[in-house]
Amino acid sequence: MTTSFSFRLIATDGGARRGEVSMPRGTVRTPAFMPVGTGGTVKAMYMDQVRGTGADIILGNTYHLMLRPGAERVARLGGLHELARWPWPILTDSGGFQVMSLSKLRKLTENGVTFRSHIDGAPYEMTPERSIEIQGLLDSDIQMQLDECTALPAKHSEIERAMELSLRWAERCKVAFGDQPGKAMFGIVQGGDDAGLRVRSAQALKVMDLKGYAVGGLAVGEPQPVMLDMLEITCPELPGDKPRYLMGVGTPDDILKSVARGIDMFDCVMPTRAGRHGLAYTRRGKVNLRNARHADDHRPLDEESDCPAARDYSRAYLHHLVRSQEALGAMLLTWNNLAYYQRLMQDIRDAIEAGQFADRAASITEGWARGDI
Ligand code: PRF
Repeated sequence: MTTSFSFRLIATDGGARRGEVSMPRGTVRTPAFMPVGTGGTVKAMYMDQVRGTGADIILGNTYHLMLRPGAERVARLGGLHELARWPWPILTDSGGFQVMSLSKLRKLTENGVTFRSHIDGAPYEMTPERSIEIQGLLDSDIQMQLDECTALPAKHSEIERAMELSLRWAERCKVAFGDQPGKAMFGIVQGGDDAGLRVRSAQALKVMDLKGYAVGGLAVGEPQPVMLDMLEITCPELPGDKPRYLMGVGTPDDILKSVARGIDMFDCVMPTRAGRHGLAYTRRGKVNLRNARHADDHRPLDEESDCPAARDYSRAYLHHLVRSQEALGAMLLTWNNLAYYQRLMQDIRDAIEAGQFADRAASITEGWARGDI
């Protein structure tokens, strides 16, 4: 087992990359999907089930955990891995994005952001240094810089101001993080839907020689073609020997198209949130289990899946559970969805290694289009 953080490229196929991110708690096979475990739990899942779907790493949130149960308390309780019973790698988001979308009475300055908790209104301050300190208290393996993500559409001047602020915060986070060989601090490219700003952001972060790079500020209101254009512009500016993480993305289709443009890591609430709302991801596209057409359907979601939730339960039963708002409905559909996402990532990795990524992506897309039944 390694004592240092490293990235190794195993194969490329067009723009797609197959690699490995290694750190003391484990190796992440890329392209990778990170299930979202916001508040120290991947909602409606046991950690051994999450692991069983093929996840190498999960995501946690600085914002939620600092509010409840509190970063210092998590540290006293042995860190997030110990507390949540997930001994493998954890990546934590820095909090900036969640403060902006969830908290009340936000005030942003050069120094950081002050805000009130969405839970009890208590006041907090988040600076680049405090974000890194909290991520250290959580004992996160991959820590994200504090950044400011601009929702789109936005004025050029506003996108530019947030991008420049994020670069200054990246420097401060780098200093605060210091030298921790077994862990990494990733910078975050901002720049909205402006190609020039994206290039400037990526180039400035590259000079900082960080251990990995995220692309932020996408999937925030812009059409998919704009997001893909920004990836085509941004990825070539990033160093080829460091992992690239597209934050908060996305649908299976977003993932295929982003892998083709050079992205290695993803996270998204979509499979877990959709599962709690009665929606199943399958090889034949999305299936809404609330729909009455499932009420007498004996068939499972996917008899060929190796996930019990997909293989061993009838659609009629899943429909009943969802309609009855039973906890088991959310549990089984979340399990199915995470298994689907991890199967997709494994297929992507195998295809890149075989030099058949484009063909495989086309046949996966065709399966969704063919539809259910
Ligand atoms: N910054 C951070 N977290 C994020 C984003 C970002 O821009 C996004 C945007 N898709 C999701 N999560 N820090």
